[in-house]
Amino acid sequence: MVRVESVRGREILDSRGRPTVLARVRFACGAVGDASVPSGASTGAAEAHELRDGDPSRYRGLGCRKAVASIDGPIARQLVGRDWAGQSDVDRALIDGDGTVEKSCWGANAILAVSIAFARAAASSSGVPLHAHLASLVPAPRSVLPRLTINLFSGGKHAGQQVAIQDVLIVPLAGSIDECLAMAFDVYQAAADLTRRRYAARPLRADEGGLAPPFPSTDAMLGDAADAVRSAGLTLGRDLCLAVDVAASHFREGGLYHVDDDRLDSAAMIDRIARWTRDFGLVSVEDGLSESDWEHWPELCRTIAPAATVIGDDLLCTNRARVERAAQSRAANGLLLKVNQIGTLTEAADARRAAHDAGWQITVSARSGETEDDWLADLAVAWGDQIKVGSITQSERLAKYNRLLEIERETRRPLHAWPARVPS
Ligand code: 2PG
Ligand code: MG
Repeated sequence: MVRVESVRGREILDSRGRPTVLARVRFACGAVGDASVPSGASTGAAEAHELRDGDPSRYRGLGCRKAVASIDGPIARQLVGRDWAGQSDVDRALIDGDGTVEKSCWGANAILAVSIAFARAAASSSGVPLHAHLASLVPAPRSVLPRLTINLFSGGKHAGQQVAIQDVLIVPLAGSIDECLAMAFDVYQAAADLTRRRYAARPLRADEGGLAPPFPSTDAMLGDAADAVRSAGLTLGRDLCLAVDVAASHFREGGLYHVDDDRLDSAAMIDRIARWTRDFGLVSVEDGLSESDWEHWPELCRTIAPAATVIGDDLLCTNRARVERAAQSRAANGLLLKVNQIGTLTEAADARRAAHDAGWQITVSARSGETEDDWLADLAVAWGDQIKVGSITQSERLAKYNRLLEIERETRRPLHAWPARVPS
């Protein structure tokens, strides 16, 4: 049992300069945990409610004073001065106290900040690293480190929609996080050179630090990524693979997917993804179809899995019921796990358990709006097969990579074997 002595919130700014929430939980034993929460741009319709002030005269309505007031007021009243058995106990009190399905009363941002700050304080009071404490919260925690999936090129909502798909990611196949990051650096620099040469453009960065030149087409975006890998002196399929987050919910209108100049129905979209998977050796495809196109996801899965993992992000929203539905209909075989989509660690662990039971891959993911907090790295080490943080630029991303380097040094664990290396 631990006694909570105080719970406080405050407003801080995220990587896009927008307000978000930080919570501090203090136990009577003196242990303290801080946590700040991220925020998405390409959000799923089924995500938990991010409470914003809505006052247009301040941060265009994006202020988080109401969420902070939830932490300092009703959440503190619920938790302070009582003894708690553990994470699920506290999360249950937060869920019940809010009382709404989407956490719109206290705000999922307020609730999540407290949920993670509680976990940090608990890790500190037990004298274990956060990843070890988070591992104790789930069945089948991971004993290998998560494989890095790193944003190289950005499009979609993260880059002013200059091209439909949101991310082209690189997946270095080296045997340590240290070596994978060095490889990613070489490819990123080669991609920056290519951006200057091919587009006469400065290598400007999108929300997650990915490069975002004015690609003439989606195929050009993928082709440029393959070229950058080659110019870095590396071989696709042997040293490194490509993956995509299509984020298709955000360019489907009237039942048609708007890709370049084409208007594709679901079957044609699946054909397009199958071709990209073949031509560029994609090892995973996230949100290849829209969150409302449930009926076609099984066909996408039949077409490209197991060569490529079919990951659900907007489709699943880290929601156990949605993961179970997808597992039952064989709509996906990978979960993108973002705790702020659901609002507490315990509910995210439930979604993870459903994905794990279905034999899926689990990618623990950051959001496009992030903070310099690094808890995501610990969460990915404990719960994930892959981690998706964005690019290898910008301190809110690098905080997570640097924490992974630290964990690698301390634990000397090997990296997850996915995807298998093609024998040379
Ligand atoms: C995604 C995420 C992170 P956002 O779609 O996977 O890349 O984007 O946080 O904007 O939802
Ligand atoms: Mg996504």
